[in-house]
Amino acid sequence: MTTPRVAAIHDLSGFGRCSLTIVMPTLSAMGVQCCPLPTAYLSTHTGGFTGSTFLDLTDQMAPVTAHWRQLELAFDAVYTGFMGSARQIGLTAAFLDAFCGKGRALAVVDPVMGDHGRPYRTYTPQMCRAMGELADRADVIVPNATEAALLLGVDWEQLRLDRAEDCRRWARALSLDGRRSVVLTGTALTPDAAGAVCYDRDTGSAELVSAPLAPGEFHGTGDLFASVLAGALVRGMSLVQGAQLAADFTSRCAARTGAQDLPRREGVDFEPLLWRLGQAMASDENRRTIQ
Ligand code: PXL
Repeated sequence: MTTPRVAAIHDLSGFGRCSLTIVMPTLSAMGVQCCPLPTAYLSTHTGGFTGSTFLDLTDQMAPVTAHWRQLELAFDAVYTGFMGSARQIGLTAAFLDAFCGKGRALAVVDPVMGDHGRPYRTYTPQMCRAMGELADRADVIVPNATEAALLLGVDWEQLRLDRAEDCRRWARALSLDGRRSVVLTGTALTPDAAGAVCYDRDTGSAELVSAPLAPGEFHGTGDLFASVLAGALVRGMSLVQGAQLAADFTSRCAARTGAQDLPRREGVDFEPLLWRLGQAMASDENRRTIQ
């Protein structure tokens, strides 16, 4: 098998485990080549730290896109996440237009905008609108409940994810009439499970996946989940298989982090478990589960 290749458009935050410091090792562990296009360098992520440095790399985005086009690079997927400005989101949309489409790269957009019912403090309404336009180009989106509410323009309180039928309905509503696949995270059908609902545009079905809910909440679990999903899709797994793997792995990493009582802002302690992703990717179909 040739090594699948993913272009990853995210920021690089030096400390705190999120975005590229999760995306790159996770894709590598899954046997996927990751080509990063860093949108900014920050000393830390912005959740729980103050005074982070910020080196804006937006001006590099169009030249990198042009150089990669000139080289006639082809990607199996383009995977996008956290954005720093509306301009960055527009340049990311231009990148998708350059590399994605029928017979070309799969566009996997994690429409990172917020959590717990609120946009992140750096996300303006203009940015949220631009993120909606970026997500319109996606083949697969991976929103949490807050981001789903922002994309749909509904009140977050309305978006209850504790009944299977409601979960399926919201996932279908996010699919733009079946044009894109959706993995909506944050489903909670029982108090001891965390999961996602997957609308697969290829099959037209909406299915639920879940894994044990780990106590505590850690920075970067959304990035970890979406990275595993993106890796699984380019390794040929179905949307539901990929989401189940992502749920299992994220659950294990969160449980490990919680057991050590690490500060939430330092992020999810995933590195010692990466070998499990390599194992799950072993060619034997039967081993495509986390054991
Ligand atoms: O995990 C999302 C994320 C990515 N990058 C930066 C962040 C956040 C969330 O707070 O601050 C810089």
